[in-house]
Amino acid sequence: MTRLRAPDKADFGSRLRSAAVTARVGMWLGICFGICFVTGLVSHWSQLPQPPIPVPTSPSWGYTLTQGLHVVTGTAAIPLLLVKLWSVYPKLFARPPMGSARRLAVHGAERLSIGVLVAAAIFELATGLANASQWYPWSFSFRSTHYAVAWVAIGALVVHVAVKLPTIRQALDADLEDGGLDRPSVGASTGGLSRRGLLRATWAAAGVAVLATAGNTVGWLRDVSVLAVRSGEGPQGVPINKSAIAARVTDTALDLTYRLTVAYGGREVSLSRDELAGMEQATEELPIACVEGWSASGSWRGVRVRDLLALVEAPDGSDVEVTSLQPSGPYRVTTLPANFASDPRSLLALQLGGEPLAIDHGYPCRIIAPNRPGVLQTKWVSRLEVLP
Ligand SMILES: Nc1nc2c(c(=O)[nH]1)N[C@H]1C(S)=C(S)[C@@H](COP(=O)(O)O)O[C@H]1N2
Ligand SMILES: [Mo]
Repeated sequence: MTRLRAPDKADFGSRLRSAAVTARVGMWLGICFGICFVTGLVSHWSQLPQPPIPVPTSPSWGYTLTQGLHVVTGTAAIPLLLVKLWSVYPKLFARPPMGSARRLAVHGAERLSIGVLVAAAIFELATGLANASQWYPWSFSFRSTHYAVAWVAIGALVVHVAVKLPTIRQALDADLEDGGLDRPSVGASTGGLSRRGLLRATWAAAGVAVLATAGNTVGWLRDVSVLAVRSGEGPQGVPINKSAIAARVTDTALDLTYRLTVAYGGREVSLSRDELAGMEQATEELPIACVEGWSASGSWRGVRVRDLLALVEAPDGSDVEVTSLQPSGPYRVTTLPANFASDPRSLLALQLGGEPLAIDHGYPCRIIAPNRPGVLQTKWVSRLEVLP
């Protein structure tokens, strides 16, 4: 009769589990996490009214690149993390070292730090994937939570790499088939897949993940990008994020008495859409790059924001508060930092692709500025207020 007992790490006999495999997959996972972390900082700071390091307005495609990389490396990290966890999980069942209290404490601390790392990594990849698929099944603020947990993940990752560095070095230097690195050491051969085969399958899975999302940014990949939620279709060749109906602006946006207010201190100027169209117009080719990872470029035509600010004699170097006709929602009011407000490429656009803006793209007028997250390209603008 077999006795019921907890599994022991010796019960997991696959020869595919080896420090040589774990270290190779782990290295690429670490690279993906590093890119995700840096591009995530860029995205978070770009969305702050006053970022700790000012975000430049050039290149205009900067945010398209960093956010595209963020979503692509985050998706590629999913298969890498799964294989890495599979390669080490029997260690969960390793018996803690008995005898010395000190060794037990060190063991416990190491387990705890790995627990934090794994939990934070799974949280980041799961919330990120849900966000990129425009699925928000939670009530907490995605951006601040994803940002806070990113610091936990990267901190735990640095500790983990530092602790394991000797093992990682040895494992990366050793031949993949080196039997001395097997985990557990008492393993039966499973035949079938080789370690090289496992690694090849892992890289292929990560490659598929990249192709499945890269079409968000790289147009010609769109047909193979099943996870690219925005297909590149939409009125005037640009996808729509929030529609006018969803934003509840259909009546106010089409109202013939619509006027834009530009305000600075006591001064106020009010302009109809015809009056805006009568001002000097500029055309700029600029992308909309959504935090969710998709982007699309368009040819926008409208009034330079700085020309509008000149109407109220606003001094150069002021931040501008942009208000939408939208009655509520997190993107109703946004801040256009001073360097963006004074950049000649920043427009209050009236047209896209040579036609008046579609109502879903922000008719009567919208903000379009270079190197900005899409979420701050405010549609259905009703007021520009120069901040003191
Ligand atoms: N007023 C308002 N403007 C908004 C939004 C919004 O919800 N309300 N969504 C933003 C987001 S998240 C993106 S990505 C862009 C998309 O612009 P598009 O729908 O014209 O492509 O609009 C931005 N402007
Ligand atoms: Mo967006």
